[in-house]
Amino acid sequence: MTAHFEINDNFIAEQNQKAKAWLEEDYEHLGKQLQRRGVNIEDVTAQAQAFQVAVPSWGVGTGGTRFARFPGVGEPRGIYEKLQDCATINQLVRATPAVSLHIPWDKPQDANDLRAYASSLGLGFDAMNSNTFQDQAGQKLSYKFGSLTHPDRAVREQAIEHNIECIEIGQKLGSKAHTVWIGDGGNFPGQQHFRRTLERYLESMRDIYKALPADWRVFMEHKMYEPAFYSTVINDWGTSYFCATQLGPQAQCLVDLGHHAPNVNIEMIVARLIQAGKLGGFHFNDSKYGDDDLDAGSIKPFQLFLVFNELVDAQTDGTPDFNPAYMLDQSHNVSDPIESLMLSAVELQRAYVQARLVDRAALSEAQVKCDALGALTTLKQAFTTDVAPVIAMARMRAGGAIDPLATYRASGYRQRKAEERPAQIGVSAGIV
Ligand SMILES: [Mn+2]
Repeated sequence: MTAHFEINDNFIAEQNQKAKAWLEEDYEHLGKQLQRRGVNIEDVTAQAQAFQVAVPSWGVGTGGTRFARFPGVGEPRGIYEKLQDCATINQLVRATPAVSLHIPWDKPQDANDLRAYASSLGLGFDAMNSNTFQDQAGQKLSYKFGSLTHPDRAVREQAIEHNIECIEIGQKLGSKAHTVWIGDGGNFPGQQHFRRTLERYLESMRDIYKALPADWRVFMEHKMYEPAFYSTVINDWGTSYFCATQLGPQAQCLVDLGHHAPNVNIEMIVARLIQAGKLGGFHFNDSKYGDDDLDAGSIKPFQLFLVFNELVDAQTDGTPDFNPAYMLDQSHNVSDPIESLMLSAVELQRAYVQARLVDRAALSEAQVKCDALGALTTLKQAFTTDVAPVIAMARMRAGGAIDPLATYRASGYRQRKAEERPAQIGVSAGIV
């Protein structure tokens, strides 16, 4: 079935026409450069075309700060409109054919209908996400003092039930994974008994784990702080890894690039989790003020490249059962979310393609010879290669835009949506 897109294909082709001659010239030149290194540019373009990352449903709305939210115009008012925006992102970048849902924000009245609608837009569903970090209208018990780790068994059971419901909805939608992030923790010394709290987490997660279909995985997302600034229960990859090993083979760790202390070597954490067979997936984003709210690659593109360097290394090594889920997780205050998500998807593609260009034999040789700068320059050679023509060519050949941002802005999509979707209070978008 051909997917229905909101921007006319002819319009994209017209926009592409403006840049096509230059793109072909740049592509040819890059092809010659790569040939000198023994790399066929067509292989690299095929790799770029195969790269995919899921878009978060909550990312197409404007996020907030801890103080306020400044909504944009034409924001989606429900999951069907969120999917329209996700489809537009995919139409222009051709790298984001799956959406990650957040329940209950995106809870469908009819899961079969939602699945059919997504499919008509060329979309499928990636990992499900539960929400026990805020109270919903009409909810019986409060999560103010925790959810899966709450001292009161009844609160824990309510949170477990919610997670099981997410898995059930996900099954109807064709999802194969469930992500759990909890805001549980303490803000004062002595507020929580560290060991008993973690034991309760494991106990709750065992019940959720039992509800997993055989071909599903559960991802545990750690985050070092906020809202539990003193003692977050699942605060780091070590705790996440410990829990994943306690739960069993279907439990894995999710790395959100924003959820680490400043200066932490995230690429090494990625390598550790790969080695342990516990790397479940990623929430890609970037951060400056501590958390996960900036577009991927906006602050530390070299770090993003180094993360992908580890991923490509494991991929080309033939690491068994290596299948990390790639998801974006960002939602902030000052940009058009569609623009941000498109550009983030492109940044991931760029980092992936650059990582594929690393001369692994040369790197390995430098490592064996203890040649620190030889190793670094090998990585830098790949990182400083301008692969923009490869990614643009991959997009154009798949029907996307050579310049997604310019094409999106020229299309008038946002203005059209501003008219179709009058502002509404209480849109569920946020920072997760
Ligand atoms: Mn996240």
